[in-house]
Amino acid sequence: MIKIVFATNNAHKLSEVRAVLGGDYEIVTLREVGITEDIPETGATLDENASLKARYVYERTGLDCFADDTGLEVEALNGAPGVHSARYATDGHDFKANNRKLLRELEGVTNRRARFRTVISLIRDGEEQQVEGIVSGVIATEESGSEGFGYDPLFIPDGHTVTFAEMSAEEKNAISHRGRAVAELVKLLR
Ligand code: ITT
Repeated sequence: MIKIVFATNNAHKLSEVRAVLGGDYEIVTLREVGITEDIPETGATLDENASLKARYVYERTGLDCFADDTGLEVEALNGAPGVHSARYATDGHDFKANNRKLLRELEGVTNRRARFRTVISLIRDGEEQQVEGIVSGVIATEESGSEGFGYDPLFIPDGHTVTFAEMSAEEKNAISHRGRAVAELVKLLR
């Protein structure tokens, strides 16, 4: 099986991506290649951060690798939290606090349009390529569901009546930003 490092510290992302790629690729974790520190995400855009994470791993290991940077872009908030999605409410990755803050910011706001965008940077044989995946939808007025992670309990994708957190992993992967970006990644890898 072909080995490829996924430059993430997010266990949810890892399991979503493994569910799609796991049959054909051995997805190697950061820990398995000896990277235990947080990779700095100092870019101003998702594209820059995806690239920073992938390059960090490539420079230290020389191995083929990819990284995912994802943001929730809310229309009425001019695209926020966007690249700051992980640290929207606090310095850490506090999903509960982030969701509370998002609901507060959208209190009384009727335009609840939003989209998730994932950018994946792939480095193969030292060559970098990027793909993206987008899903549009709306931000609910309260949290529902316990599947998934992050903003999933608040995001209802277009054409559906339930949040990502009320869907199975397979249902989410079939239509999500990450599922779509990984489908593009598969085309590059073939
Ligand atoms: P790595 O950088 O280690 O991959 P991370 O969690 O820091 O993990 P991001 O920088 O891409 O990942 O952060 C994006 C944040 O957006 C993440 O912490 C979640 O709060 C949220 N997020 C990302 N993907 C999501 C998804 O599929 N559903 C809901 N929220 C998501």
